[in-house]
Amino acid sequence: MDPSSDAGPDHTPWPPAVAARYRASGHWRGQTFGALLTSLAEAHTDRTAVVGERAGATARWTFTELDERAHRIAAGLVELGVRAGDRVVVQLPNVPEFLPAVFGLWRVGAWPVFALPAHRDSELRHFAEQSGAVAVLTVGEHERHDHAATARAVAAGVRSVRHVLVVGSAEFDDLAATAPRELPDPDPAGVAFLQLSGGSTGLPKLIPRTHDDYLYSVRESARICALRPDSVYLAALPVAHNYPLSSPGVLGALHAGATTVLAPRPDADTAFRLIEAEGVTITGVVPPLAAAWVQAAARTSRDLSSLEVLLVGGAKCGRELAERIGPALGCRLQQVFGMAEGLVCYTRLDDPDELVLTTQGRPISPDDEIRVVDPDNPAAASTDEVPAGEVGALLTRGPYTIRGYYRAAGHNATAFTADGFYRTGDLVRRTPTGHLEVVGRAKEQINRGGEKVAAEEVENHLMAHPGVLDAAVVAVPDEYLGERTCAYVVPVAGAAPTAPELRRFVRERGVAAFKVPDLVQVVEAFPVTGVGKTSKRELRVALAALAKEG
Ligand code: OOB
Repeated sequence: MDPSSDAGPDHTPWPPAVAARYRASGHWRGQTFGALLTSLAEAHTDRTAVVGERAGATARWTFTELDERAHRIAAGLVELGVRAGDRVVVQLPNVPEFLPAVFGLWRVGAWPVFALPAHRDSELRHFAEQSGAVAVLTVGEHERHDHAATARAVAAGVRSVRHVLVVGSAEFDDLAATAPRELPDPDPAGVAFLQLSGGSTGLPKLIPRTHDDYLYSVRESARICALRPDSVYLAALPVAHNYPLSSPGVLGALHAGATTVLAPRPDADTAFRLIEAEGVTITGVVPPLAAAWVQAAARTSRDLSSLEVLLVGGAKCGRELAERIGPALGCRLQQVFGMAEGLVCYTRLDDPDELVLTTQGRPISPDDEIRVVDPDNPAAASTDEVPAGEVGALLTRGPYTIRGYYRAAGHNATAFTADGFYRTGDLVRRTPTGHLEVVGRAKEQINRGGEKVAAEEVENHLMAHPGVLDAAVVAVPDEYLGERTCAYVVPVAGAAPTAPELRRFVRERGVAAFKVPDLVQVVEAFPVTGVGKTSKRELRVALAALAKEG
C-alpha cells in the first residue's frame, strides 16, 4: 500500500489547550521512558527487574543491569545509523531482551512498531511499509517459525528497511556490547512507539502513543492494581500487546520497582511452574486462558498461594467464569477492558464483588470522557447520548486516548467524532457507579478469545483466490473462545474451491494463524433472503444471525 494515499498529517496531536490541561493536572509529566528507566535504576539498583528465558537459559537482570543493557543497545543502534524518529518493527516473543531492546530504542528516540509473534509476512510487510521502518528487530527460530527468514523477506521487499536485527545472533550480541554514550533525551510529548489496532477495516492501523500519555496510563495502572516493589508480575500473554505491556503489564511492574517474569508460553503448566518458582503475585490473561487455568488448578500440585490478583480482559469474561476464578486460584479477580487506542477500565480491588463479577471496570482517569451514544447510528455525535443505563455505542476521549491513527487521515474521519472522541465500536451499558458493562460490538471485528480479526482483512485475502467471487467473514459463538470466525464464500461460475483449500490459501498468503477462518462455508449465493444488494455491513449482520441459529 502506498502510505501517501491516505493524505493528511502523519498523526493528530491533542489540541494545545487540552494538552496544557493534561500537563497542569499532572497527568503528563514530561518524562520519557529512557529517563524513567534511569530513575528506576537509581532507586532500585540491585533488585530484580526481569526474569526471562531464551534458548533454554534463564536471565535474571537487576534494574541496574537492565538500564546498562538498554544504554549499550541504544549506543549500538546509533552506530548502526538508527536515529530519533526512525521506525523499527519489533517482533519479539517473551524473551528477556525485549525490555533492554525497547528501552534502547526509546533512548535513541526511535519508535518501536509492536508486531505480535503470530504475525507473518503480509502483516509485517504492511507494518514496515505503513511506518516506513528502517529496521526489523526479531528472533531466530521460535515456536517452529523462522522469524529471521520472514524478517529478511520483508526487508528484501520494503525499500526503507536497511537492517534485520536478530536477538541471539553474533551481530546482535556485538551491538548489545557497544560502549554506552550520552544521547539527547527525546521530546516527551512526541511519539514513543506505534501500537497496532485490532482493526475492523482492511489492514491493522498504527496507533501513535507518546511518552507523556502512555506513562500516565502505566503509572495509574500500577497504582490501581496495587503494584509494590515486592510484587511479582507474570507476563503470560505476548508482551508486545498493550495489555501485558501496560495494563499494568511489564511497564507497570517496572514503574513500581517490582519484578517482571516473562512466561515463554501462557499455558497452565508453564504459568503455574513460574508462579510457584518466582512467587508471582499478579498476572493477566484472556478469558479462555482463565478458563483453562481454572480447570488446571483443580489438578495441579504447584503452590499457587503467592497469587493475589488475576486480571482478565481482552474479551468479555462472563459471570459464570468470573465466579469460578477466586475459589479455583485463590486470588482476587480484577476485570480489565482496554484498547491499544487508549482507554483502559479496571474493576477496583475494593469494589463490591457484584461489580467485579458483572462489569468490566471503570476508566483509569477522572479525565477519561465517556459517552454512550445511539448504537444504530455509526456516525452518532458525542451529544447523541442514550438515556442513563441503556445500551449504546461507546465513545471516549482523554489524556491517553489517541486523536487519530498514524498516516490514516481518511480512516480517521470516520473513526473519530468531529470533537475528537474515538469510536471504540463497543456496545456498553454504564452503571450508576460509572462502571461499564460490555454487552456487544458494532464494529466488523471478530474477538477470538482476545485476538482481534478484522472481517474485511480476511475477506480481502479470500477474494484474492481466483475461484472466489465474494466473501463475508462473521463471528460464530464458540464455547471456548467466545467467538470464532466463519467465512461465507461465493465461488466464481464454474469454480469449486473447497474449505481446506481456502484455509490453506489464506495461511499461505502469510497471515497470523488466528486469522485463518475456523469455518468456511462455500455457498452458491449468500443465503440471505430479503437482504437484496446491500452493504457488506448489513450482509455480515444477517449472516452472523444465521450462523448463530446454527
Ligand atoms: C485489548 O486491546 P485491543 O486493542 O487488542 O482490543 C480492544 C478491544 C476493545 O475495543 C473491545 O472490543 C475488546 O478488545 N475488549 C473487551 C475487553 N477488553 C478488550 N471486550 C469485552 N470485555 C473486555 N474486558 O484487548 C486490551 C488492551 C489493554 C488492556 C486490556 C485489553
